[in-house]
Amino acid sequence: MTTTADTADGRTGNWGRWGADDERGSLNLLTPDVVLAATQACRTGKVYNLGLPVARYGTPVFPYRGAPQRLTLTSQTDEAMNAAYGALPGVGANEDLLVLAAHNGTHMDALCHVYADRQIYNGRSADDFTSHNGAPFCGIEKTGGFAGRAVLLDVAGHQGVDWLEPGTNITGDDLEACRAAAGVDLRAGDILLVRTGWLDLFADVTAKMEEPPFMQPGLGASTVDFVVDHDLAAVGSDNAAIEVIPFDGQFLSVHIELLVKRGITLIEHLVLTPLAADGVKECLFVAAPLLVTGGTGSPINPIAIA
Ligand code: UVW
Repeated sequence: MTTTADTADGRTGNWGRWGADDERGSLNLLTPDVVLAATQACRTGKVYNLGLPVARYGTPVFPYRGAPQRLTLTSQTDEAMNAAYGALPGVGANEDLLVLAAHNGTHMDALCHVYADRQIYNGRSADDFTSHNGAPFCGIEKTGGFAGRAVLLDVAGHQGVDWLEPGTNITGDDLEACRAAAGVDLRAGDILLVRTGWLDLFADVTAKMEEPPFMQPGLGASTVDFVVDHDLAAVGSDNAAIEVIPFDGQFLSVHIELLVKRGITLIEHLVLTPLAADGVKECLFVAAPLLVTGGTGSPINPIAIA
């Protein structure tokens, strides 16, 4: 298969690796044996919610996506409607309507999310995506839920700071130095979690009623080899796009290398500080997207079990 997945350095991406019809990419590495082995990473049994609150205020929002809206669909003001269904006086139900962009807050990207040379992962045409139906290939419902062993690399903590400065380009060498210092190994099929401290910076800045900076710390282009050499199943971080902003090279350069060329699932805006504060280096990681047909991604509240 000749593909845009052939990388500039002559290395081949993952197109065709799990078959021409594959829509799950590197999550194929999470075989039942690998998942079973991942449970060995649990030591304390402590459960961590890695998702941000879904709220109008207090969480990062890209302006074009807008803030999440929790709107009330029914409440005590609708008792007359409930009475028509036979509700006794004083009995009712509160219900919400949620309006939120799929890529705000804590979320995971479907493999159809980004394209390059008008192709998504596995060489499918980006032109097959339609506004009405979304993605016929590699939608988030094809990704589905997954579980595996996650390794936390607290790059900010390793560098002795609460957060990396906006625009800090994390290198492959930074990841390796952090991994070595943590004394943790990385295995094929692992989920890499990178803590930059961005959410703590965001909280600090917004508490002072200041505008959060556009620039963010994140993975630079040199981390691609690190991810590929370890044959990782997924990469998650606490920032908006996994990668450094401004991008290292072309627009969405790390997304193109990992998501498009390798089919590596990306998870953004993870709440990682509580894990880091507890000194967790490895854990069982479980993520379950909403199975939105043709969807480009999904809000998630991933669970880590340490
Ligand atoms: C982009 O970076 C465009 O989106 P996401 O953060 O969902 O990957």
